[in-house]
Amino acid sequence: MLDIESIRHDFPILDQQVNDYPLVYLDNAASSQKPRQVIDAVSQYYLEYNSNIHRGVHRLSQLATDAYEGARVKVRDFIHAQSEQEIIFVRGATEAINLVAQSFVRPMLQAGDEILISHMEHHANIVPWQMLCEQTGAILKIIPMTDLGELDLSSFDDLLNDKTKILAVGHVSNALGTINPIKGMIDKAHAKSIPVLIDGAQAVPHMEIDVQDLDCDFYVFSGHKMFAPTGTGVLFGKKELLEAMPPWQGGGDMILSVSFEKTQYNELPYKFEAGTPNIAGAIGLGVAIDYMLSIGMANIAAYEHDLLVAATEKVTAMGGVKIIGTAKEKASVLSFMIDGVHPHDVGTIFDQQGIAIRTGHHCAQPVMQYFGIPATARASFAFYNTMEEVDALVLGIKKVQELFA
Ligand code: C6P
Repeated sequence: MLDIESIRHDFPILDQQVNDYPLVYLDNAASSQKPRQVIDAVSQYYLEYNSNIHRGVHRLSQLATDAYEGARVKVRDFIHAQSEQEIIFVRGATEAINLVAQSFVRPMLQAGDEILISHMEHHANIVPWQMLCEQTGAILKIIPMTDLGELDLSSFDDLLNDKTKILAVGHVSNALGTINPIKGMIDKAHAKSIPVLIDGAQAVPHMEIDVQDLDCDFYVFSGHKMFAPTGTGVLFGKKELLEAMPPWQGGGDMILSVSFEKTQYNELPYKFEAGTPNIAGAIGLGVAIDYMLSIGMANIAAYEHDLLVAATEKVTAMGGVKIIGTAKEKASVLSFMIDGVHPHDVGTIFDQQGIAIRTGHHCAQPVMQYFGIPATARASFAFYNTMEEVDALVLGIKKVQELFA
């Protein structure tokens, strides 16, 4: 059992009134709140040792470098990577996918080659590949989806063929909550020597990730969805792949030496971290990891599962509400439609009751196209949410139904 009261005490932002109601924050898939420990670590950096890293011999720079590199080690351990050289700090999942597309995949692509993604990807795992296809004449292939919002893997073996240069698939769908069976998919891709990128943006905040056990080649995620500052994120890549990849951006920190004739690139991971990074953000990310580990990833997963099951049962029992995304394995996300009401109206009426959800296409427009809807209302849970907030969600839906009756 989690001590939710004491956990919520660490998130001062949750303790406020919105439109004269206590805030019910159910928009965690868009961005989660930050515990006081993370906020304090960021402000401590600025108050006490703000300085650039890897450059100065002076005390503050050394402190900043140690804290930044310490955060990298925490990320390494958190996702069970083999080496901190496999951990590249980036701005978020989006930047990480673009990096892999341009640095890893682009050099090996020829016209007619294929990139395999799924129907339920976030735009961040669609558009970079489409851009790559435009640049090279490669072809984007799509793993289909079922009405439950699960991947339809009946054609998966055929979709993985000798033209496939990468499989890029989400671990957890942000629009549906589906947990995809990525381990089996990775194994199948590897059996055909196809490298795999996993978009873990919606998985890392909710479950333990072991990149060695998964054996994925790349795993990407964003800090701001896992209780860390915005503008932070991670690209995990297998060392031998990262070693072979050219740098993506040029500038400071990614070089060993520069002359007008030739630049010698720095070693991993710095080769991919051009320019001054988000130092405070990375330090905050490390503290967010400490925080999640202090609760325990298994505890987080179990508790959030209970919240999701309770919410799903209560909403299903209501009538006049349709849940979009009813996969067997789900995490955190409850997307729904209330009969006769546009999701944006749902979001507005919820806000009047202090309930924050996201409405729209959730940057997953192909999912909306599949279900023939413009948008959904989406509640998404974190470990600081409560069963009372699940009830508030249900009451919110009732209120909408009364208003539109
Ligand atoms: N999804 C949501 O409300 P960035 O913006 O780089 O931090 O994350 C992009 C991203 C990539 N993959 C998945 C599965 C995601 O869910 C997201 C971000 C947010 O669902 C904002 S659109």
